[in-house]
Amino acid sequence: MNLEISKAINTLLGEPQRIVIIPHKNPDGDAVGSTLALWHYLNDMGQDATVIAPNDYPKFLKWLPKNEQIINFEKEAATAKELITNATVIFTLDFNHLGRIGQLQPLLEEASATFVMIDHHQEPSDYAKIMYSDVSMSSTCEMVYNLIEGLNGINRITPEIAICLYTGIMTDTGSFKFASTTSRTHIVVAKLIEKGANNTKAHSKVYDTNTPSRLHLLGCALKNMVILEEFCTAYITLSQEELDNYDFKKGDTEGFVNYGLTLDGIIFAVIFIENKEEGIIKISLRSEGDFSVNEFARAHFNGGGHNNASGGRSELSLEETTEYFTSLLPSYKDQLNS
Ligand SMILES: [Mn+2]
Repeated sequence: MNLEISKAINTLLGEPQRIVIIPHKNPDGDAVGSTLALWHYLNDMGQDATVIAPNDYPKFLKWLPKNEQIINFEKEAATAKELITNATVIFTLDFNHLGRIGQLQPLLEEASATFVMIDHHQEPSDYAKIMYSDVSMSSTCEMVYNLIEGLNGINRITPEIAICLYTGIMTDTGSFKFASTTSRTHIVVAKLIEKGANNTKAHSKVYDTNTPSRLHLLGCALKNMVILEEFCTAYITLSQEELDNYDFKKGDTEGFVNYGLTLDGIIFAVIFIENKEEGIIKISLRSEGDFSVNEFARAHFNGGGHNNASGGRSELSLEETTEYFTSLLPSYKDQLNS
């Protein structure tokens, strides 16, 4: 990482600070892993740090060491508000736009703390005084490792820090297979195992803790899959009724979208999930190769993310949304078939 950035953060951490660390809404493995790893690191060096999440995170992450310290803003708003108001430093991890933190947004906009952004998404906005933004990175966890290295702190990486970072890199790279996985990613992961990350445990805790109802929901999703060979595209729908039938819990649909890409010849996969409570259709998009789902989601579904993984939303009904989606494909036919 850039020397200037690590110097600036080093200077900041040379004084005792009141630190708040914030992941994006609906935190995933990378968001929880990176914030928790940084929390361990800062606390171990004697800083006063707290992780505040905009809302809850999936059960398959609730084994990470000290995750119970994370304050859920939806449950402890008053405590969170006080911590944010009094913070001298706020780290925002795994997002780059204050619109990604839901109800926390107004609190952060008013906060007087020095902001530090660590993130690998495209088109960062400029709310942070110190910005470590790099879209070539596999994950924010890899960036936190780089930061620790930049602070000369590799020998302070405990097994707790190592497992948090390992888990975030593992989930954000689809277990080290996405295009963002570099030789450097593997070097970092190797170091983390050396530092005590139990890699087998991370895989089994995240991927091998299915419930029967989740597998049945996956069955339903796969049955609903529509394959549009002409456009090298496959999409899945899940209605609120289907989610209710299979006792949907937060995180249950994680990874479902990727199944479309496992089909031979399919390079664009999408899942549309109805959320009656919020009155929206949540959309996840994945691609293989050069087709940018970041651009696609930005252009049509009020979202964005990375070239090969992005998210978006629609306020139309589920049926109208998939109709609209299908109507867009002909204009992308050449790109999808190249
Ligand atoms: Mn990430």
